[in-house]
Amino acid sequence: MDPMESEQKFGLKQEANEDPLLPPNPDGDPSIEFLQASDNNELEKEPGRRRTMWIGLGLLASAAALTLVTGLLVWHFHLRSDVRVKKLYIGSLGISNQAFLAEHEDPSSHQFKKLADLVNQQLHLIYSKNLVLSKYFRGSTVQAFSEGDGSDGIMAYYESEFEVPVPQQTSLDEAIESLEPPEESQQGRQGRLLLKPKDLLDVSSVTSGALDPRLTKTSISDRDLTNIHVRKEGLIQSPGFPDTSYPPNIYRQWRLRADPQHRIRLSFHTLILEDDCQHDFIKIYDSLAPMEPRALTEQCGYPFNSLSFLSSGNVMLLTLVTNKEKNFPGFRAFYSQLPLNDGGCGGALRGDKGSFSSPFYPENYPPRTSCVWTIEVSAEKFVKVQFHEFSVGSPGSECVGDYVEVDGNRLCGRKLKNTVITSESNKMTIKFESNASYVDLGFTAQYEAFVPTNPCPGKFQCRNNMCINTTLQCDGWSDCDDRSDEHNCKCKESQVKCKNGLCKPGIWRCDGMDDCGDNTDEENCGKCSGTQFSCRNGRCISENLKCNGQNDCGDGSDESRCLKSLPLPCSEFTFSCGTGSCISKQNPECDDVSDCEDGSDEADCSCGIRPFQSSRIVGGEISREGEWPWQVSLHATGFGHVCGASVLNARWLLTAAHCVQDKFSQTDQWQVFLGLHVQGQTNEWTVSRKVIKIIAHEDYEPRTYDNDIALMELDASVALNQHIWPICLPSPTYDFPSGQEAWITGWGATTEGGSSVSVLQKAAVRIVNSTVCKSLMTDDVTDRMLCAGVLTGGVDACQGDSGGPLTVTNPGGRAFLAGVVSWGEGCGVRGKPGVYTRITKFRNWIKEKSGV
Ligand code: 4AZ
Repeated sequence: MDPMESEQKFGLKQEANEDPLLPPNPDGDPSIEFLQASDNNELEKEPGRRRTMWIGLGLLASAAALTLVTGLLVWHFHLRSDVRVKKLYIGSLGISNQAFLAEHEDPSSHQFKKLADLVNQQLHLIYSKNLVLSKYFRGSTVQAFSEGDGSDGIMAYYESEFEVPVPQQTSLDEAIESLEPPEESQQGRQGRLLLKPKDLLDVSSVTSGALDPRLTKTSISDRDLTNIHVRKEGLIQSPGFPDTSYPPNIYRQWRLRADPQHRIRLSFHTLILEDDCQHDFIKIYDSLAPMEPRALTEQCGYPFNSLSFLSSGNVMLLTLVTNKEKNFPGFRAFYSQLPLNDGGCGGALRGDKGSFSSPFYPENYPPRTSCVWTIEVSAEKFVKVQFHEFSVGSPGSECVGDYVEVDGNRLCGRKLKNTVITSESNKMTIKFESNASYVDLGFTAQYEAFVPTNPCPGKFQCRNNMCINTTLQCDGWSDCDDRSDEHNCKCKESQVKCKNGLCKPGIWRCDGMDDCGDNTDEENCGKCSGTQFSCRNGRCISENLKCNGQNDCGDGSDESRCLKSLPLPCSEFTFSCGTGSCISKQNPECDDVSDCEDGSDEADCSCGIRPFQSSRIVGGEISREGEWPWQVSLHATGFGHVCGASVLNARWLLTAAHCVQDKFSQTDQWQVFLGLHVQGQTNEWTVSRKVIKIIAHEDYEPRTYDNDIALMELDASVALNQHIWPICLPSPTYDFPSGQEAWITGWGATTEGGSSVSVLQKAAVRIVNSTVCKSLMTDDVTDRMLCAGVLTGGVDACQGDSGGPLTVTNPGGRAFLAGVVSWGEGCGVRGKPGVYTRITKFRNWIKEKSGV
């Protein structure tokens, strides 16, 4: 219950002292003696001590009084059986002996009122059969009717109010739950029929649950309900969208009704709410009333998962609740209807190879769906199924609500990506079930026939049954998802022999990253012993001199990763404050702690935030609109999108010098798009500008791509908003340690030699140690370059991503530009990371040329 509410309801005022059970206040009655003084003289000689004793006793008595008051309050609110609280339940009744009429949509119609009356009587009757319910029931209101499904002719949605003594609340919840007989049990159906009085309604289903307490908060000042007919496609937007944030303290409902025998699709184009679902949230129901047993999803913040939802029947309810603090842009969602039998699933799969997926993938599967696939391959073969995507499950369920069942074994959850399951015959049966609440993305799967005596012909069989090329076994890279291809290997001379039995490429020894998984490859590095600290200048000092406030290494590296920042002589490991003095803290800029005396480390920090976060790529995934507000698309006349760039401020962009060479060096041939998500689809967030100045680095070396950096000045400033926002530039001494996660984004090719894609892609990579990178690449990697990638291959920037950002987020969630996409040896090739322009080396150049 809302604390405000309880305060009002029970009058939480200072009544305690009037209670005869409480002791009198000693301060209020000085005549009371608490203790006999053993030596009056002494007390008189020491009036101070006597006062202290009085105060002590007073405090003791107050504490006792307080304990009593608290106890009484606890008893009053939680244990006293005559204190009652109001409880609301939302439910639905399926009625088989009534048909739905158009008039039942209109609460002021005679037909609505008449049927609502009958429903209320029916509810009264149902509750009267239960001791608990009949005792505490106060009344019901019918909220809506819709066409029924199956045996139900009509569905009634109602709210029932109960007033229950505090200790009886659980019994009430249980009694309400007991109204719902076990699903599809004949006995249950009988039980329900018994409730039917001869002259009332024929109730064929009852579903109900407690009303979400966030919907009854007393702070909600604005409630509104919109009824929508989903015949044609249409749009729902949160109030004020897209011009202003949604209002505070609102509860909005959108009731969607489609034609009979249709379902509703609701797809969110934008959804940006406060991160905390206790404050602001949307919730979607497979119902016309906010019934918890029919809740499909609850979303808040800036979700990146699929935001397309389908109903099981022809109704859906969307709700939006906001509170006072932090209001965000809100949402825009499109609705449409589709015939119920569209998107069917299951069936007989024949042939030795094939694929199948959950219904409507990659949209969320609808609730109350059941599919069965029967796979049958050639007689002498067995079946192997591999799940590529797998997200099936309702919160808290243990493969009971939504699940996939393979030959009788249930699978659910999120950890089964790439799982392979085999049969013991030439047949396999796969079932998919979703229950009435909470939906998910679903799965994609491929099946294949195999000869049982030779499951991986010419290939290595992983423990998880995957087949991989034999050349990948014991090569130091994990290719089976369970690493079984790297177990029990005899390490080659060029490899590190890890204590845990793995073999890793020798170049990874002592590169600062734990590649073995047990740190073996980082032991005994350099000349420092186990108890010593290795300074970055090569010196060894005792571990306990680290972070002691003194520069023991001489280069400050023993003081650079400490909680406290020290003033130090300036070096490549220190940060220069505005005053010219230097401090030891690593990456102090914009970390929300003022480290420099003059606060200059926290000046100019409006950059690098995704205002609504709580976020050619090979191996990447589609990003959400506004996740990368610094990403820019550079279009050249006659070519369309050719390169990426980053927003530095309202007027300046940063890109790669190789993007603006030769035939692309003229300002007038460029048109740049900021706030763009899908190529060719400009919307209210997208801003286009021409370019008035291009400054390519004077030392750019086209042969080696050294100094691959360029600035672009826009012809007019852009207004910064949640879709156009500058990224932070790191100071020259900012450290991006190897192993750190970084994100690449762009519209470049998703396969080597492929063409650009339309939706902005993102992929996570890791910063690669420079020495390792130099040894991996055939071409020169200079100190002005930074490598990042996924060394097992498959995730990389590619053609068309050039000039775009390599984004690293600091611990406070602020984005810094670590690199500009520059070059690589192919795209996504194993052991060939992407190469980026190292921005720290150009921080002063950027300042000098653009003033940013
Ligand atoms: C390119 O051609 C390109 N794998 C950019 C990045 C990489 C390769 C090629 C890195 O623009």
